[in-house]
Amino acid sequence: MRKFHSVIMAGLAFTLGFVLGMMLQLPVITLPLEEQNFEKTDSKTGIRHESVGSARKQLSLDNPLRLVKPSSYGVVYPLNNGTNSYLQGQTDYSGSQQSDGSSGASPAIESVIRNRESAKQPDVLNGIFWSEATEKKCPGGFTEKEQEDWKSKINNVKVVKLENGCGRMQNRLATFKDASRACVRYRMNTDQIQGDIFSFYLSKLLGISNVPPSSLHLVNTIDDRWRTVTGEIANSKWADDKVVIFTQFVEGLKPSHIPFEFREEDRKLHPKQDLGNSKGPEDLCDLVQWSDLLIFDYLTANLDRVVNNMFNRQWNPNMMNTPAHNLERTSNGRLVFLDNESGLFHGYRLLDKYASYHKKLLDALCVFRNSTARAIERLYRSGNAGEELNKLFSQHEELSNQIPRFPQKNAKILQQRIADVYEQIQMCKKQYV
Ligand SMILES: *[C@@H]1O[C@H](CO)[C@@H](O)[C@H](O)[C@H]1NC(C)=O
Ligand SMILES: *[C@@H]1O[C@H](CO)[C@@H](O)[C@H](O)[C@H]1NC(C)=O
Ligand SMILES: CC(=O)N[C@H]1CO[C@H](CO)[C@@H](O)[C@@H]1O
Repeated sequence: MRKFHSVIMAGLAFTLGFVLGMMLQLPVITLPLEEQNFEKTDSKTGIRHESVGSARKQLSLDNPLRLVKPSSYGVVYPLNNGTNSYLQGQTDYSGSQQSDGSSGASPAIESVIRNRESAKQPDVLNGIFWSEATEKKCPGGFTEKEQEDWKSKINNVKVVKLENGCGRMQNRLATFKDASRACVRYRMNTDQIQGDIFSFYLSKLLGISNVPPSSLHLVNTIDDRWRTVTGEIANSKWADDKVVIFTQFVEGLKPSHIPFEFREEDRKLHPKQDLGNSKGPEDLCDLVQWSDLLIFDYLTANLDRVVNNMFNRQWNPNMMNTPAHNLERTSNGRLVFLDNESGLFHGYRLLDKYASYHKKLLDALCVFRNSTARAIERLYRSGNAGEELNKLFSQHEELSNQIPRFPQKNAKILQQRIADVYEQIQMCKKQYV
């Protein structure tokens, strides 16, 4: 009996100990695991996808944002806190950044730290402009030569593969014989073709070089350049003799976030801000490029980049922390401005609804690239932006007569928006210089 008793006691003690041990262990072991799992699933599904989906349901039919889609490059967006990848301890989005697994700071990190030191110079700005020194540190854009090479490739190299990709519907991802790739925009709606190609030439007019090389081309299944893919052309329901746009597919792009300066309602980029001391060069170069991006998107009334996130914020407060649509970065930090199809046409039609969002972003901006500000001033004074756009377009596109010119009506709106940007620059000069 006594023996039995002690066995029971021992059993009880063991069970109690076990349970107690579990209780003590549980928080230690499971909490971090749960957190990790949470983060993992989150970054896999991508918060952007879900949130946009649910927001989309609440939008009306005439709302263009129902067209909101993941990046045309199909990049999976990670959920991080939104500084750029360089300063996030090399957070790896695409596997392009190799790691040797050795301990200690990698050379890349060391160079970031070194560059951070060198960014602590007082000459970040010159009045309301980025200084020459700052601009020199930042990656250059696509060059004139790249554009010429691109046109020559479209005209001379065979397309050997045509597959789904590059946005929805009839757009396709094309592969040339030399293995380089292109996004081919095919639209029933001429308006969208115009929006895309005129946005590209507007970026040229402004000297903003973040839009990848683009050019018009004619689908022609009899032509040797297309012959290999006639089957895919038929499958894509492309008509012969229709104008398409070939845009260079830039390999190895990563998603890009909206800088902290522009996320909240008190958003601003002003000379009095601490731009030099707290920023690494990549952050600074992001801001340099963003000062162009905001002007470009204001002029084109592009909805599908930042305004989209601002609008969806009604339903998802975290919206501004997710990567920007149609904006990606190359491994050297150049931002690539994508998806221009709503610019200058569709975006202009919807100004009644979204003008206030565009305006809020422009109002936030008081630091500019010198060359962009000068281009704005010049176009403001000439009063002739639409004409210049048409001229540049027909000078550079052999097929320019295949699509309608940039219309007078849109030119008027563009000129007004140039005036708005001009006023903003004058206001900043008054306030800060
Ligand atoms: C995330 O960003 C916010 C600023 O928007 C900051 O306050 C917070 O500390 C950041 N969190 C992490 C984990 O970096
Ligand atoms: C802007 O560019 C012009 C012409 O290149 C130059 O004369 C001027 O000094 C520049 N201003 C700044 C602030 O860099
Ligand atoms: C979604 C989409 O098709 N975006 C396009 C916007 O324009 C750039 C270049 O001008 C293209 O590369 C993108 O494919």
